[in-house]
Amino acid sequence: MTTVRDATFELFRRHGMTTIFGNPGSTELPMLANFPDDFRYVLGLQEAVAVGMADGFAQASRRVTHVNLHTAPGLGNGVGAIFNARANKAPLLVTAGQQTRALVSMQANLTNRDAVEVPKPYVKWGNEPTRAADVPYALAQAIHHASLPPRGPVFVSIPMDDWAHELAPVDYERQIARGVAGRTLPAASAVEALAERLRSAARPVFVAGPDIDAAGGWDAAVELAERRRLPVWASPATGGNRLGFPEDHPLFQGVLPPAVGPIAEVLAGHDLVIVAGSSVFPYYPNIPGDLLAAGTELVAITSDPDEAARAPMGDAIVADVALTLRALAGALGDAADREPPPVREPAPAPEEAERLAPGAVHATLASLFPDGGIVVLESPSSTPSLRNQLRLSRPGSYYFSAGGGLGFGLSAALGVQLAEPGRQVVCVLGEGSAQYAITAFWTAAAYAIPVKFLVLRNSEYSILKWFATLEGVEGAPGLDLPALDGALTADGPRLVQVDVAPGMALV
Ligand SMILES: Cc1ncc(C[n+]2csc(CCOP(=O)(O)OP(=O)(O)O)c2C)c(N)n1
Ligand SMILES: [Mg+2]
Repeated sequence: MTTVRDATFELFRRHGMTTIFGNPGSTELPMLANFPDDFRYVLGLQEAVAVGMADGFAQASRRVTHVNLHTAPGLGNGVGAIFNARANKAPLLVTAGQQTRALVSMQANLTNRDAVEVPKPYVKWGNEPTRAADVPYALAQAIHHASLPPRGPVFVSIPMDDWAHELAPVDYERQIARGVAGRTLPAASAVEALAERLRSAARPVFVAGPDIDAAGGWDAAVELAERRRLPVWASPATGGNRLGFPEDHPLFQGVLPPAVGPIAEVLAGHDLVIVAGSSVFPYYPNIPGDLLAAGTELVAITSDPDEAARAPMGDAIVADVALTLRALAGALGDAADREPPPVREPAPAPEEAERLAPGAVHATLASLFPDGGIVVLESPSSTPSLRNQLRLSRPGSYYFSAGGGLGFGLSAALGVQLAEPGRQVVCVLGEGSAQYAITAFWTAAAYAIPVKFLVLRNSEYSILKWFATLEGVEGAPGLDLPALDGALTADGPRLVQVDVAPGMALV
């Protein structure tokens, strides 16, 4: 007889989900019993690390990725990382063990009370099946939800006695054999209308967001920008978990600032803004101003109905970003004969100073950067400087936490490296950020995952001091990190820690 466990592993096989991340407990052991040889289990020593690794793996492999957590406390530890995964649009199947069905009503120890309520704001769908026989079906539904646009995490809570339950073939065979395709084309009339707006615009501009990369749309974005000679900005780094356009391209102008007034200022003078694969916009600090300057119109292309609906200005087309850009480039036909925008000057080299400038570190990194290398970045005060110094020019070369929850970088780097074994992952961290996922160094060593780590130590939470100035806050405690040594906690030869000057590093 087929058990729930057999059917579940068969379901995972069908979706290519043979790498499982997790941290187990007694409630998860029945799932792991007789673990099949064609699967690999990657252990994180804390759930935020397990979820962060799965997030990186899911983004880089483009596959729904399973992460298994330990009932209530494990799920609780993972919630911050699930929040990040939602912002990153990472297709994660998060499962957690639940007490035996017979003991849930009496709230026996380790009962995951209201399990589906816990991650609810951060998952697209959540379920605790009402019958053991429905577990494979619930997992199949969850996988489809995770993989449909906008991609994101989903959650299933599984009572521990369900795994050995024996299934009748009718219960599961058709349920787990389904494929669901979700990439959508825009209506031809919508593409033609946008093409016409672009043709008649005098000074259009293109804003490239992370979903261009997730959708495999770099070529289409480059073709469109080159045909129309569009200056290209990256959407603000606060929401830029991936890069949508080669940053060494002559049309590339830089990264938009993350606030209302400053974005409108950068885009002022353009009559049409096309935003692709980003929300409009991932604002962060409250710097008020006009949403757009007078005379500027905006059209967003997004696969996410929520992004389309909540944008505070402009029109939107909801469809697959890569397919829409390709259709738009096709509809536009001949090249525009306008002057290309001026080529952006290289970032100035930081001045020599007593303490090493982060920009100097990133300039050195750029000069040594391996061919085909991938950056996973969580070095908050030097994010702009890294983007300025290291102009990444291949798809899938940059991962960042769009949610901003620290701990993503160190964990996700391992997942990205496991998904991309042929490319070198370089993980750049602030010394404060590294601590949120410090146990991930154990996973890197135990599984021989060859990520190279660079930690910038400025002995403080530099970015928070910069925010304190912006917010007019004086005398806040807890912003200094004296004597914190990341290198002591890691596998020495693969971690480089450099002492750098404190403060915001723009270049
Ligand atoms: C889970 C979580 N807790 C707290 C914060 C707030 N936070 C944002 S940046 C930061 C400091 C990061 O310090 P470090 O990694 O040393 O980078 P630096 O600012 O010095 O470049 C903190 C604590 C956060 N983003 N996520
Ligand atoms: Mg620091």
